[in-house]
Amino acid sequence: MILDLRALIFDVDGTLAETEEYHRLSFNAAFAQAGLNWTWGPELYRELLAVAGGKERIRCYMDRLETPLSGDGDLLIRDLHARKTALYAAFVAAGAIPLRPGIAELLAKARARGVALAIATTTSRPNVEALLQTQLGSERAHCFAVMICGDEVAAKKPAPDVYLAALQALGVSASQALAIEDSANGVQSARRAGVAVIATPSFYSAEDDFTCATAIAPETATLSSLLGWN
Ligand code: XBP
Ligand code: MG
Repeated sequence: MILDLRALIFDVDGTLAETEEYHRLSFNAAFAQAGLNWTWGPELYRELLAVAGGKERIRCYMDRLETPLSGDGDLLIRDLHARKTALYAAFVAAGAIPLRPGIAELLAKARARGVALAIATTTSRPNVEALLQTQLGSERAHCFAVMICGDEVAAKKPAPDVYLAALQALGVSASQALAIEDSANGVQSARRAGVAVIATPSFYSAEDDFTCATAIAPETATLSSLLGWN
């Protein structure tokens, strides 16, 4: 694996926690709030997840509509996404979205070994901060030295931007870091930044193509042992 491991860089949605079903429910509730008869079922959402970014996902869906909506599409997207983020925050605050098995322990083992922790995600910063605060508590939520979120870089996954920004902020080279990702987009993003990546398939990404991954951990609970951190 990596001889001089200085940093673990985590994806969020699907990796730290199984969040996407709650994103999906929040998108649908936002559409209903806005008076739109749009419903994203699980299969359609799985397809739309090929598009990284909630706003980009709504745009992709709108572009497929047989009868395009009139008016300012960008304004509508911003409104729908703000509604969705508020609805998603309620799920997070209610404790509905626990960390995946073994993740909290892995974070503690990394810290005990002096391995820096970072986040490289497509999702919005409020979503990440709410999840970490709820699931780790205020003290341990700050265990991540670096957090790079989707809207803070020029291009979202599968572009390498979030991983390149995380490496720079961490002050480590790509060969000194290891990424943990759940999706093909995320694996490609890490690899394009030169970072080795362990894929941990999630509910919505189980059928993704992980041939570019350095290794695959079917369960997050096995990550510690995969790293030799028993
Ligand atoms: C997964 C994504 C995000 C979430 C929704 O991010 O692609 O867009 O689906 O969050 P990750 P937003 O890189 O953590 O797997 O609506 O805030 O984009
Ligand atoms: Mg993900």
